[in-house]
Parts: sequence; C-alpha cells; structure tokens
Amino acid sequence: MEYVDVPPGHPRAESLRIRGKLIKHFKEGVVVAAGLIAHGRGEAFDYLLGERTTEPALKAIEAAAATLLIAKRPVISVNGNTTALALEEVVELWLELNNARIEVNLFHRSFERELAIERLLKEAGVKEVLGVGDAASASIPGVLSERRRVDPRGIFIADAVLIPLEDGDRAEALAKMGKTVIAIDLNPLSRTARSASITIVDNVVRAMPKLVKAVKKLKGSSYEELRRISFEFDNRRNLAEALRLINNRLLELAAKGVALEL
Ligand code: PTJ
Repeated sequence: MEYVDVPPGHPRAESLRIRGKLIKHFKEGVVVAAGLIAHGRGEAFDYLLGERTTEPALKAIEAAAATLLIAKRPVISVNGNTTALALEEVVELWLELNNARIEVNLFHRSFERELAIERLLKEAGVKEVLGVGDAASASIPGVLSERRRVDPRGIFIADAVLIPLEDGDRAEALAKMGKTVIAIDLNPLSRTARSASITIVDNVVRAMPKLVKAVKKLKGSSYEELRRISFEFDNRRNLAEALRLINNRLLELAAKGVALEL
C-alpha cells in the first residue's frame, strides 16, 4: 500500500509511517484535507524541537496528568488527526481516568466524519461517545466555527478538557468559561498554546503514550500532591522554555555546521 509500505532502514521511516496513517484515515473520511496541511506545520516544528519529547514537554505532561486526575468531569476532545494518530492512547487514557468522557469535536464538522470517528472509538472499546449528531446541542459562547457545538453532558460541563491538535478559538473560549484547558500542540507560538492552562509542546504521537504513563504513575498520589503539581505549573514559563530550547538548538547546530548534524 502506498506510503504505509515504508522501505526498511529509510532515514525518515517513522515520519513516513505517521504520514501513511494520516493518508489512510483521510481516504476513509476520518481526517480532513486541512488535517494533512496542519500535520505538515506540526512536522516543521517537530524538526526544530529535534523530534523528541523535551524537558518542558515532560513537565507539562506531568502537570496534565495531575490535573486530569483531580478533575471531577474531565473530557478528552477528539478530532480527525487525533483519531488517526493516537486512538489507542485516547482509549487507554479514558480507561485510566475512570471518570473521563470522550467527545467528538470537529472544526470541519460533518455527520459522516462524526460517525466514522465514533465507530473507531467504539470498536476500540468505548461504550458511549459524546458530541455526535444532535447530542452536540450546547454552544460555546464566542466561538463562531463548528467547534462551538458541544455536548451538554461533556465539554459544556467539563472542568478540564484535553484538546490535542486544536485551532485557537475554542481553546480561548473554553478558558474564558473557566475550564482548565490542556493542549497538545507542536507550535509553541499558536493561540491554542498560549491560551491553554497547560500546553504540551510535543507530537501527539509521542505525548499521548507518555501522558497515559504519567497518569498511571501519579494515580497513587494524594489529592494534595496532585493539586500541588497542577497548580505549580506555569504555562507561560514553560512555553518560554520551549522557545529557548529551539533557539539554543538552532544556534548550536549553526555553530557546529548543520550539515554534519542532520
Ligand atoms: O478534524 P477537524 O475537523 O477538527 O480538523 C482538525 C485540524 C487539525 C485540521 C484543525 O483543528 C486545524 O485546522 O488546526 P490548525 O489550526 O491547523 O492547528 C493545528 C495545530 O496542531 C498546529 O499548531 C500544528 O502545529 C499542530 N500539530 C499538527 N500536527 C501535530 C500538531 N501538534 C502535535 N502533534 C501533531 N502530530
């Protein structure tokens, strides 16, 4: 099959494999064409970060895990790209959290896409998927796009919302509603990254398994300890660290002679 059939030993094998997943899901109507473009933007930032989970990202993952564990009504918001790249981990996280709900929320909303994503989640063991069809009957004030439509049993009443791969409007509006917004976004400069309470600047492919691991690890911690981890996290400082890291990395590469390193 095209793209998925990556030649062994290809220096960009992992990156090609991930693209293959997105293309497959695009053809199956899960990922939208704009999702392929969005992934390209993400890849560019991933290159600058060194295609690894950085220290600031690990700190954000720990804070995200603690926040989700103390949340009373946590919701994992799922779109096309997240389904293509991290479906298993979304389900694992949902299972680990006990009280979490999974809600489909799409920028390019269509009933067919909602159903396609719901089907994959149900095949993976999720009993009820929120936000599908008429169930998305509530509205997020101030959001003009289709992302405004949410489930009154899910995102609308959530206290913490995990939004992997987002566009900025909804992240800002959810924060205004008083919700704790946890974003996964490779672009530390995006509006989403800047308006979230916790931004994990990492590829969703690497961040989601690490988030599941962090939840498993912190599960035994006391409520006070989890609150401390969550409250001590400073998103602005963390984003600044991510930018500094990119900057320093580029300066180091330039000093060494970039051709030797890449
Ligand atoms: O499935 P839908 O209809 O909800 O549409 C999803 C997309 C992604 C098309 C929609 O949300 C969109 O247009 O998003 P944006 O505004 O392009 O923003 C996507 C952000 O995700 C950008 O800041 C990218 O850098 C970032 N990004 C892309 N791929 C990844 C990523 N972040 C983490 N991991 C990735 N693999």
